[in-house]
Parts: sequence; structure tokens; C-alpha cells
Amino acid sequence: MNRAIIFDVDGTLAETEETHRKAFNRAFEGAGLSWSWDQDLYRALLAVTGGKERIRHFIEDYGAEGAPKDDLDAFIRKLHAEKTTAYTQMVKGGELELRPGVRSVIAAARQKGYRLALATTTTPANIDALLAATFGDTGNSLFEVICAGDSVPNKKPAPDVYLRALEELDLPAGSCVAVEDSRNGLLSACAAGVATIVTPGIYTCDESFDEAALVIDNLESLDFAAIEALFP
Ligand code: XBP
Ligand code: MG
Repeated sequence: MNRAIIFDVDGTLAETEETHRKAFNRAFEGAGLSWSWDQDLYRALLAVTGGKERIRHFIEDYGAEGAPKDDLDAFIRKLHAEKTTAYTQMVKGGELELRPGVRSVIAAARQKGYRLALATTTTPANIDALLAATFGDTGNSLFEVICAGDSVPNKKPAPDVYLRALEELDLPAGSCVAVEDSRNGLLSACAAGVATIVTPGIYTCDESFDEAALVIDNLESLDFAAIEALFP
């Protein structure tokens, strides 16, 4: 079978962004910063993908005070590393579960011989924690290709991460279907030529998904035949 399903991670495999938001706030508090991202502010900040890029966006575009004037990159890297530690600890603590239908679609795809991949903006350590918490020891072996975070120069909505996944799968875009939760993710997959199913999440349900091949609340209500119908 030379077909693949490429899953996004955050918001798609699981509703992770609330845990990310709490982890950012824990890191800010630990660094002695007065910053605190509530849900409305975080929804706006999610326009920028990548945690480090999101922190920089908050500093430069929201006028956040407390960051050093010099070597801002090092400051952001350190703060984001502390956030990743907080996030992975919370995930390992069991606070996340897979979104409805994710486990059954992955099982059906594997049973039918589909290849599986991840294409995500998030940090690799976050993926390891989520896969271990939700699939146990077999988690990492489920996905033949995992393209994540800083492994590509341009994050979503740029197509880089999906192009990298196609390259590592050695498949053309037409032999793959993507599953996403956000407009940034949809634009990234579409720019790479990959037909995309969107399952909007709590932070993305108000976004537009006109370019999607299919928009559904979650994968639980999806017959696998509807995914197969998206392949030529
Ligand atoms: C979502 C993102 C990530 C997460 C936070 O990634 O944009 O930045 O919000 O994770 P995707 P990091 O939907 O592509 O999985 O702080 O590790 O970036
Ligand atoms: Mg996502």
C-alpha cells in the first residue's frame, strides 16, 4: 500500500493547547515574569505557530515587559525549554487523552496497510510524552515518519513540514491525506498539495477551512471509507 495519512499533533491527536497554555504560564511564573496568558489571549497568540515564535510575538507585538534588551534569543530559548519541561511533566501525569476517533482511525489505517506520519510544529519531546501517555510503549513505532518543530526552517502555515514528511515517506502529495485542526495547519498541508481533513478544536473552531477536503467535528463520526475516497 503506498498511501499515507499524515496527522498533525496539537489539537488533532489530542486537545493539547490548554496544557500548553498552562505550561507557558508556569514557565513565566518560574522565571519571575508577570505574564499570564488567559484563553482569549492564547487563542489570539496561536496565530503564530511554534512556542518560541509565539513568545517572541508576545514580546514584540504585545509590548510585554520583562524580557532582556540584549540576547533575546537566549532568553526565549531558556524560557521555552522550561515550558517544555512543564508541558511534558503534565502530559506524563496523564492529563491528556486522544480526541474521539483518533485511536480507531489509526487502528483501521494500520489494519488496511496505510503508512502513518506526523507533521507538527511542536517540540519533539512533546510528541514523545503524548505518544507514551496515550499509546504506551508502542506509541513512537506507530508513525513511520515524524517531522516536528525546528526540523524545518519555516513553520506552519508554510508547507515545509509537510514537504519534509512527503520527502521522508518518498510519496507524492496525491498519495497522502492530512488530518489537521487549524487554519495554519490546513494552509500548510494544502500548500504542499496534500488533501486535508479538518477536525476543528476548542481553539480553532471559529477559523475558516474553505480549502479542506472535509471538515468534521471529530474522527469518531467518520467512516474510514470517507478517508479512502479522498485518495485518487
Ligand atoms: C501547534 C503549535 C505548537 C504548540 C506549542 O503545533 O503551534 O507551537 O502550540 O508547542 P501543531 P511548542 O498543531 O502543528 O502540532 O511550544 O513545542 O511549539
Ligand atoms: Mg494543530
